Amino acid sequence: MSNREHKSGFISIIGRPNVGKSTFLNRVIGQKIAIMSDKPQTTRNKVQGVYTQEDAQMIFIDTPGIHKPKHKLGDFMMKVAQNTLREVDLILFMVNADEGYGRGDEFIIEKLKEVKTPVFLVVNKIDQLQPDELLPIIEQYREFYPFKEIVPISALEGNNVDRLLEQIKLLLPEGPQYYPADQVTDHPERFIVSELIREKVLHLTREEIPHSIAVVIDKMSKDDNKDVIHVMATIVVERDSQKGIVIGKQGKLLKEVGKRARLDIENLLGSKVFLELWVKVQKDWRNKSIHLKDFGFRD
Ligand code: GDP
Ligand code: MG
Ligand code: K
Repeated sequence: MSNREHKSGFISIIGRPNVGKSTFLNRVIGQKIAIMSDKPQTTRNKVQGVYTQEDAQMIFIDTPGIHKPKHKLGDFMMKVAQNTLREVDLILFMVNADEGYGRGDEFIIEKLKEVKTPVFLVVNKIDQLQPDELLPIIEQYREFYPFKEIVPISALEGNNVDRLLEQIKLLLPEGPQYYPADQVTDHPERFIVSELIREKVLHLTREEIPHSIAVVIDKMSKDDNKDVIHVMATIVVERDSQKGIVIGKQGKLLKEVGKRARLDIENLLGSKVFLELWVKVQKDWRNKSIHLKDFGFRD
């Protein structure tokens, strides 16, 4: 072991369909992840892959809601997508060198402008180009957004992918290894379930509860011989006063949170759900490493 610092962070890959996002992830993370990426429920926000080096860990987050929806996308999905973009350390905006700037890109760039997160432009499929064709494409995109880095790659053939990973590492903050080195994916639905519950709390408490509350999914599975998915979740607040607000008079508010969240979770999972909610006070949970390890992304 060297005594270089350890870096880690969350990275969202966005881009129009077919630009090569999955191909890139498969190349970086290896074959195991491909098993996950084509499940029907993957239109939701989740950890897509974890890439671990000795001195760095990159956690790639899928944010599919961010490409221009073909059908009307729920406000909620858009909000989740946008929150994700806000919370990650880096956004990779992947485009297809072969096609150049298009209308779907416009929509994404609008979203990028709404967040402060740094963005790399990843120009993929350069194997399809003549060398002199690359610069005009880059210039096209550069007009619309001040990218932190611009990295041309071929995800399919592997050109320049290592360089991109180096650039990512340079940008990531110092941080712990969140996942064991051999773990490449996370449970996809847990994060969205916690966001659904969090949304109900925020909605029903209006301004009284800060957006920074966390929801921990303690359990999400079928009990023996039952057709119902049993979800146990803890709403974590920072102060006793907030606990009182979230529970409400005679537990009324929490009950309403549970009722609304359960309906959404049933829709999400396509199954009957038994939802149990707890509220817990934990001071200073917002410290980032604790938050990410023990709350949103726990396995
Ligand atoms: P996604 O929808 O963004 O996840 O795109 P995919 O990874 O599914 O890729 C869409 C298509 O583009 C597939 O047929 C890939 O083989 C192809 N593709 C991805 N990356 C490259 C690349 O670097 N070069 C070329 N020529 N094709 C690529
Ligand atoms: Mg894909
Ligand atoms: K930005």
